[in-house]
Amino acid sequence: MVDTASADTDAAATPAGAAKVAAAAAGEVAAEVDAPGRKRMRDTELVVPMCYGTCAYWLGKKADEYHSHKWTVYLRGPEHEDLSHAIQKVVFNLHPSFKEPVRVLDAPPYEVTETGWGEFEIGITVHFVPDAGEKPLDLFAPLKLYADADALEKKPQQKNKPVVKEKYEEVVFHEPREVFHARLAAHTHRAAPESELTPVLSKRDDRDELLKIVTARKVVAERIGVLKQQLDALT
Ligand code: SLL
Repeated sequence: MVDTASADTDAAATPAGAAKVAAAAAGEVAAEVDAPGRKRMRDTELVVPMCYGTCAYWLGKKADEYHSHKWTVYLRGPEHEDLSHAIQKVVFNLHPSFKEPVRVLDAPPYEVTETGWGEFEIGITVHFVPDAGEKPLDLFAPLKLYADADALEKKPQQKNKPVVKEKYEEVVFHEPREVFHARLAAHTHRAAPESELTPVLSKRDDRDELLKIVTARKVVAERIGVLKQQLDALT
């Protein structure tokens, strides 16, 4: 079963600070088949952190009014790492005014770049590797083209200043399959292929905060395990 804990950031150039953390349920345990490696590990959870959002540039006064901005929607590892050991493909659902609005990326970088004029909500569906036995995860990234009103009051739109809206999501796999657990445990950090976005999206600076959350989750999971054992002993 997969669920998420998320934090929102909204910044002009460098996303900073986990503003809030909220738990959101998403998905149920996929249909089980009793085959080797498919067995689920009781009282265990895996956490895969991800960042996703949009990065937009104003194209200036001379730009065509229907293509006033260039933007990219993306899903990435918080440290620009390759997530393809866990992700099979990412599907981005754009507004129907775009040609071929369903874009499928089956390798990193998971990004779509377009030009347009309006803001809308972009659907992102993350499909996990088949041996995970998990349902796809639906995320939503509101495309942000304009800086906040107070920032615009201080300084009008600038051509080279990116407007970034990013969310941080901890994807939590409850009782993962043994084979998936082994795959993630054996995985070593590998950088995703570079894109134009890589230098813009600096590495997140709220690692300490996030580490605390991950540690707290582990402590709670262990405590639950102990309590379950105690309960089993009583019954
Ligand atoms: C709005 N609800 O009214 C939104 C819709 C749609 C944006 C925004 C298309 C560009 C193209 C485009 O930018 N659509 O045709 O290539 O603000």
